[in-house]
This record gives sequence, structure tokens and C-alpha cells, in this order.
Amino acid sequence: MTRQLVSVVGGKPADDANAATYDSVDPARTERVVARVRLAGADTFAWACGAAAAAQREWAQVPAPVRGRVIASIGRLVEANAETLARLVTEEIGKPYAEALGEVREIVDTCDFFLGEGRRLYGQTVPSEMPDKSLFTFRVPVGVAAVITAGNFPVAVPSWYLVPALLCGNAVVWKPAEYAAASAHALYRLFAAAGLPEGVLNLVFADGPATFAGLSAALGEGTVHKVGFTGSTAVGREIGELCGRHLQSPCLELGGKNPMVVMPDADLDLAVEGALFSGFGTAGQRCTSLGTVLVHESVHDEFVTRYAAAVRDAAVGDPAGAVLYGPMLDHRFAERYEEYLGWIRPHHTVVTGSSGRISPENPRGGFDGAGGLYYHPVVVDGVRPDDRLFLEETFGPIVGVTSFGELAEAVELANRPGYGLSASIYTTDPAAAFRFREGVGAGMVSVNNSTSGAEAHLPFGGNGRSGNGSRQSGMWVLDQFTRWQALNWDYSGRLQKAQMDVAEI
Ligand code: UN1
Repeated sequence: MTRQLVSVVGGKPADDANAATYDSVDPARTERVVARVRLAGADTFAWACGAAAAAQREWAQVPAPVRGRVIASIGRLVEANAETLARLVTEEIGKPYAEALGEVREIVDTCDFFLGEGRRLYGQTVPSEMPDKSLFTFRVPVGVAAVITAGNFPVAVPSWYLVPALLCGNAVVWKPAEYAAASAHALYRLFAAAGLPEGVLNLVFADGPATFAGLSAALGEGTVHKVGFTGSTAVGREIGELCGRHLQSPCLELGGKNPMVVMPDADLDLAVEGALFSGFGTAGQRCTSLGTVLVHESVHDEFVTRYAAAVRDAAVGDPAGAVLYGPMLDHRFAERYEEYLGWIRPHHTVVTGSSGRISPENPRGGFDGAGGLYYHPVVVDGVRPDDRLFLEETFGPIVGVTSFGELAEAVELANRPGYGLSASIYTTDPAAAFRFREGVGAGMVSVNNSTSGAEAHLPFGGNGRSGNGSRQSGMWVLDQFTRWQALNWDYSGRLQKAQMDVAEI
């Protein structure tokens, strides 16, 4: 039986009478509908923000250590339901089961980190320039966070926002990707079951235009105080402009064209393994996926030969099995990627991978019309730095290779697309690794490891076209969901004037 899903506002189903429906399908068997979703309109989105604002006032009164205990319960519930949730993620977006289980693990890691923060959320005591006066700082919740997330990490990435936002005493309106609605709904239910008061977390299914209009109204009404967005650079720009008009700075986590540098002294087998996982894991549909391998000219031919062989051997197919990757997330992504491939074909010599759709039962024999959104892994050599393939995020299983002569040139090439999310270097020379870290504009740098697969307690985020410099994950995200409040306390019994009554020695 197909699941029927509606938005949940204030703990109750919120169904619009005229709601359109959206079918979330299994991308491995596109004839299978995983969930039928009723999409809310802009009014419902704005109303949810108002409901959240009302619930937030009480939630903020709950002592932070008690909120931390709710986070601990969420972690325990997610852990107890990890396999069911991971299976649903696999079914709905085609992420291989082992990866989906890892994604669920990342939620538990996030809860583990933040449950303790409930007993910290430290402020500071600060010396005053005057006697008999004390200064303090406090972290205060921002209010309501509107969280809009993509579906390639349908449960882990939302938890990066939801968990710290709730811990800090905020209420949340969460708008997940429609094509990952069932996974989002399952996660919502686990959060709700952990004891969050009604209205503190609200789930709204809506399409892009309704979300934008609802968000715009809520910002105007003053019922949204922070926007968290993970998705494309183009939409991120629009969200940033909208927030800017309301004097808000959103937390934006956008695209990437992530480079991997292979130095002449690199362990080439390790580099090939890293390039295989980061280029093709999740079918190249991570914001941290590898875009271009920058290989030193002295090892270029050897690297490309080994990489092409590894890519040719990689298992692509049913995500329930042990495969490198499964289908594309959804039709939209498959269509966009096909357009891209159409452009690649006449312009490039492909080293490996027929650039088209394939059937998992017959991965080497081309597409026979079966219903999965599967694509060959493609490697393109000799990609020039002014090429579209070098400059644009592809969000599909395709990796370009470009060679370089000096490290400084590799750094310049790594920065050229103007993104700045993740970058990696394979080398055995610490000086090269440090120089690369200093020169590269990415928010996250790896040495002898993949561009993807960040750990949940380091700052995650990018610069340039990858975001506005905001960071998610770990303690750094607290600055997104709290604001600093300063307290001056004068017990001198006189009016002491700052800058004018400074104590003399
Ligand atoms: C994303 O694709 O939006 O570092 C996030 C990684 C994952 C998160 C990716 N932990 O690849």
C-alpha cells in the first residue's frame, strides 16, 4: 500500500483542501510509488511559521540540559530504528544500503555531540573597565528556523540543522525535498516521539514556488529568524537575496566542483580508490562529490590507466546490494544529467563509460528500457580549464581529469571554478599538503582522503559559490542558531560611564 503523507503543523496533520499531490517514486523501479504526498500551499508554510513562533516561547523556557535529554532520546530512537530508516532511504532515493546506514549513523553522531551541549551552551564572564561592574555574555535562541533541505542526504543533513536548532531552544519549520518525503516523514516521527512539545518541530511538504512565497510572507511577518538551506547555488542565491531584504543572514550550504590533486609522490592506488569513492559514491550526487582530478603530468598516464580500470570494474546496480552506486535520486536529476551528457558527447573523448542510461541487470549492455534511473560511470580526460565540464557542478557520475606541472598551478586550477566546498590532495610530502591547504579556497580540505565523507563534528560548509561562509556541524553551528546577548551589571551605586570613567592606576 502506498503511503499517503501530509504536512504536520502543531502536531496535527495539515491538509490543504486544494492541495496538489506529488508521487515520490523508487528510482530503482520508477513504476513503484513509495509515497503520495499532499503538497501544502504558501499559506500553510507561513501559518506553520506562526505556529512555530508561538511554541518556541515555551520551548526556550525548558532548561537547556532538559532539551539535551530530548536530543539524547532522538539519538536512541534513531539508533533503534536505524535499519528500517536506512531501508526506506535506499528505497526512496536509491542510495546503496551500506551508505544509507552510514547516513543514519551520522544522525546518531550529531545527537551524541549535541546532547552534551545542553549542559554547556557556555556564555562568558568578561572583565569590565570599571570597578564594581560585571560583564557577561549569553547565547539566546534566534526564534524560528526555517530549514529547507535537499534529498541526496534526506535524513543526515536535515539533522545537522534540526538537532542544534532544537537544542538551542528554537522551533523549526522543516521543508524537505518532495522526492525524499517518506524518509523525511519517518525522521520527523522519530523526533516527535522523543518528546518534543507540539509545534516545536513542524514538517511542511511544499514545492519550490510555494515554499518561497510562504517564506517571504513569514519573513515579512517576523515569524522566521533564521533560514537554513542546503541545495543548488542558483536557489541559494535567491534565498540569500530574500533573506537580505529582511536583514537576515541565512545558513547556506550549496554546490561544489570539488578538486582532487594527485602529486608525483602520491600513493596512486590510494588516490584511485579515493577518486572512485568521491567521484561515483551516491552516483556523484553529493555536494562534496569529486568534480575534477588534477594530476601531475609525470603520473598522469599511469593514474588514468588505473582509474579507468577501477571505474570499469565498479558495480553499478540495485542499491539494496553491495554496489558502488545505484540510480540517480529522481527523474529531475536524471533529466538534468542527460542534458549534460548530450553536451559532453560531441565535445569530449570519454576514457571510459558509455555516456547513457543503463539497465542494472545488464550494466555493460546499454539501456533496455527497464525502469531504473541508472547511468554508467564516465571519466573524461584532457578537460581544459575553460571547459564547462571543468567549471560547472554536474551532480552525476562523471569525473574530469586535467594535468598540471607545479603545485602552484594545481592550487590555481583547484580554485578556478569559484566554488569552495571541499578539496583534497594525495601526497606524501607534508610541505605540499600544507601549501595546498593554505592556497585552496575550500572550507574543507583532505589529505590522502576523499573529497566526500566529512565527519559530523567538524565545521561543514563552503565559500564562494558553495555558500556564504556559514558553517554547519560541530560547535560552530551554535553561532547559526543562537545570538550573543551582552549583560552589563553595575553594583557600584553610581552612574559609571564607559570610556569616560575608566579607573586610573
Ligand atoms: C551533501 O551532499 O549535501 O561529507 C552533504 C559528505 C557527507 C555530507 C554531504 N557527510 O560527503
